[in-house]
Amino acid sequence: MKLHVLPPSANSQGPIAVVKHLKLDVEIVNAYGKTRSPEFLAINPCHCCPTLEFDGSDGAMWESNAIMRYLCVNNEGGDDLYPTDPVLRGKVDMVMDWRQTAMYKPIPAIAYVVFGADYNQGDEAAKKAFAELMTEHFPVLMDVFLKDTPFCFSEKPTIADLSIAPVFTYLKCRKNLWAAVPEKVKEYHARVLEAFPDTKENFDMSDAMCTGYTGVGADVEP
Ligand SMILES: N[C@@H](CCC(=O)N[C@@H](CS)C(=O)NCC(=O)O)C(=O)O
Repeated sequence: MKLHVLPPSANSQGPIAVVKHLKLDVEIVNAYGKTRSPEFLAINPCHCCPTLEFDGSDGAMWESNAIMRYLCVNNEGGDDLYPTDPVLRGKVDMVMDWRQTAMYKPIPAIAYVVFGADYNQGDEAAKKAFAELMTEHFPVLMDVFLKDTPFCFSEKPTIADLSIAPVFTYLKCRKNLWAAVPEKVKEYHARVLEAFPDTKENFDMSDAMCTGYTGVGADVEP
């Protein structure tokens, strides 16, 4: 199997961390600049990474959360990251759905400017999106998902944490917004990334890209 990734992308980093943590025989392929090529579109017409390409004629699957679940369910040791207890697994799934349908929505307006001027939605959109994170999504994360545990509903990190935490690195491209992020969120972000040392290279790549951003809107205030 091959896991096609964009190395500094938070969406790719969860599946990369699962592959490395479970020591899976999966080739990690850098698809930078190739996602719109005819070869890539033939396996994934949605042209996104991560994409898990199966061997033989089995095609491919994409969506980071689905890939992490697939890797955990079908490999030894996967229960460590995707607990089998029905209630806990239900909550892990809920957190992962929340990440895709709620938490991630304001991220592009805040952070995609780091990928180039074409992605810049303007400072006002970034401020509004950040306010949404602060008033709606961080409280849910801190006061519900992390109320009694260091990871979401869990003493140990799960794929729910891998789905969420790498995304927060993006906020560092707007240093004044990052400064306003609650300490509890920053500590959680660091705790999850530290739990997956084999993926440090990728996490550091995103960190350097975002902390090093000095372009338009870098100084925007909350
Ligand atoms: N919901 C998807 C989002 C994947 C996604 O948006 N990937 C972007 C990078 S962050 C991508 O591969 N873009 C390249 C392209 O569209 O050509 C997931 O969670 O995997």
